[in-house]
Amino acid sequence: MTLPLIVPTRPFAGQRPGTSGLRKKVSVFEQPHYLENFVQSVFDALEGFAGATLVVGGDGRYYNDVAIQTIVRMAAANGFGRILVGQRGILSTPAASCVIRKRGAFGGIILSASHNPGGPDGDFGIKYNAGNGGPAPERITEAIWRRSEAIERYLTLDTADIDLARLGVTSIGAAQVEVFDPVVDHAELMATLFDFAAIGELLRGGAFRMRFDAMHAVTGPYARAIFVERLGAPEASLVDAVPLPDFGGGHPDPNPVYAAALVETMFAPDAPDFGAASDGDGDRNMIVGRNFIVTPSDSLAVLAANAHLVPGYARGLKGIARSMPTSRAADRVAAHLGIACHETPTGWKFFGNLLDAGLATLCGEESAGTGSDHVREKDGVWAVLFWLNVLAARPGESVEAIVRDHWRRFGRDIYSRHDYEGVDVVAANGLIADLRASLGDLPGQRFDRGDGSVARVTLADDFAYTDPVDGSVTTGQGIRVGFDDGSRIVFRLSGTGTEGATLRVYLERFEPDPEKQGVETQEALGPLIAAAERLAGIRGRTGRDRPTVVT
Ligand code: G16
Repeated sequence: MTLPLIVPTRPFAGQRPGTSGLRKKVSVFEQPHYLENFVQSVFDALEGFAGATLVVGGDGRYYNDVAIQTIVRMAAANGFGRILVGQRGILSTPAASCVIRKRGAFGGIILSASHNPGGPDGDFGIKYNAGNGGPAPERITEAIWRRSEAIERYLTLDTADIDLARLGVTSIGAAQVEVFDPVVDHAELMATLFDFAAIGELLRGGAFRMRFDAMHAVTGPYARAIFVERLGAPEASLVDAVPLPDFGGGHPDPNPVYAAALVETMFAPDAPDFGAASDGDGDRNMIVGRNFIVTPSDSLAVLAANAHLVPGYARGLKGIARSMPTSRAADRVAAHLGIACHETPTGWKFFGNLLDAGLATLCGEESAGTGSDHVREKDGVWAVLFWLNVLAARPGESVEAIVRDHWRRFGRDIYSRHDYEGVDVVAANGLIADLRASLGDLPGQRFDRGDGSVARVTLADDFAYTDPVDGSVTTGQGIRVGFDDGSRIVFRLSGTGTEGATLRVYLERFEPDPEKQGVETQEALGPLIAAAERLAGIRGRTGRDRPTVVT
């Protein structure tokens, strides 16, 4: 038997996981021992996995295959008994969550920097998911980080690479390594939730056309297996459906800026009826109707309001959960349904306890994530299927008609996020620190509403969350400024960027009057945008006169 090698090492600074795992430039991960240190820190932070199963896979980006070989050797050397690896190293984040749960694995390691660009000059990332299939909670990520600061050795094996292309089982050391089809389990789960017969009829009928843009990221194989092979959509419905290590040079972030090609198609005269895109690791989604983009916050609310039409959710929702910066549209649906709407910090990991405890069925975030208790991650393909199921159950109604009908019933939460990417870290931290320091002075301050009237600040705080299940407290999650007319501005720094800081400014205002709901978003938010500038001095501090991305 091959004995584990004990390799001496020294800590690297900065291995603290962010919003979703450790994300750095590929060149940082390529440093000798960098990946190994983090992986060993993960294993050292866990207990009781001797002989257990670990799931490993990633979004196919550059360095994915190299990292997988390293992780497989280390997992075997550390005592895992079985290591399940997605064929060719491919495994979307939601599929990883599905497989961890279905196969009763101890946990999983997912290699992805999500929507961040890939390739040798791009980003790489790694995250650990626990046995419930969800992102490790903060108590584990903090333990991993503490371990990484003190690490002195890692364990590995001196064995040949495994063949990632060939399905089947091989042994390395005392462990069995199984290369499995990454698509099948997830596709089977989808078939239990949605009305595949009705969706298939819609897609095969010829009158309805869809377009799914996989952005050369991980969802291509999943989309082909489900939309084309199982549901009968024409092959031409899929765009950029082959995963590439550099995502074809693109930025696999499904938003109107980076998925501009999809938006252009959906706004053309002969546009399909339904457009969608997913991100690098397949957990985000964008939904576009003909001439109409659905904001992620609205999407969550519309899905919740139409869940009774979908077999897997027809028995009712236990609750809804959304991240704090996500608009309050879902809260209105929850109130209507008489169920709770939980408000969590940004990061899917905060939904895990709520889902495990049966306190929520649907979850969503403004950052293009929607999901449910079927797995413990957000799920791009799931969201697309949910929309298709709703469209099949509301024949003749377009995406736009369904959303506008929703606004008429519940009111419209006009919403936008402004991102300032790659900002100087000191300037960004200073901006937030000064806002925090000014919180006590803000209540009562008056801001022009743009129509001659004024709005007064009624809430100013730094969001903190107490998990209702385990009582853990998370502080410093974003500066909230709320006004007496119900509008709100949130300022926070992203926890997923790899270059400088990204300042996110979330803006929302409620419009109950159907006559006024057709207003252009940025125009409607103009006075709030001006208020955000007055509150935070964004231009002066960042040196930017406009956001990098507006979603
Ligand atoms: C991750 C998290 C999400 C979060 C998003 C944006 O998504 O899983 O919960 O909303 O990052 O986070 P931030 O605003 O800190 O950049 P993903 O798709 O990047 O894994």
